[in-house]
Amino acid sequence: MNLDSVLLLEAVHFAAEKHKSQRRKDAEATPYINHPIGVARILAYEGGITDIAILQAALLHDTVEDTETSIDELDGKFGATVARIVQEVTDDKMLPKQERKQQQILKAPLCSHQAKLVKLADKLYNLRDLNRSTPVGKLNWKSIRGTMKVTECFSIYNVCFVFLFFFFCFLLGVQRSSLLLNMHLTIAHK
Ligand SMILES: [Mn+2]
Repeated sequence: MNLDSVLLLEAVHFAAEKHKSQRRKDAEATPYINHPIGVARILAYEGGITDIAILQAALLHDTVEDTETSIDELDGKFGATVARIVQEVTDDKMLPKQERKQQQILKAPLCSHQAKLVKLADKLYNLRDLNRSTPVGKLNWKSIRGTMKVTECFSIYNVCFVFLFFFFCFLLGVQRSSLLLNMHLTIAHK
């Protein structure tokens, strides 16, 4: 086994341990670890990204925000580059949600290219997940759907999906990346 495989497995293992008691908000309550693995897979499989630090950061991207993990811990275990990318994509949970979203918009253009790729794949995964399965929780999707015909709901969904995706592409400014090209194709085939 080569060193890159060992480094990736180490990151998967670390993330799996940290997220072990967490579930996604979809109806099936999918194990949370499916998400960071899926984000790393989008980058590697669809985006052709082979940089191990970026793929490790993708696997670890929610550990600081959503588990008891510090940037120093990531720095010690995975190195300064991985820790810095994760820090760039981590929201300050002390801020109210609305302000956190505002900070994301303000900070996105200033992020490194590596962090932009992770952020973009994260958003793409979440939008696809939203398209696949409505989340359980505060948003009352049933009542929203109840007021619309299903067909209307789906067309609005698709428009929102494409709009949000390109909005993030605009913010992140990665127009020339191969990842974006592949994502264009993915959307075009939706
Ligand atoms: Mn995420």
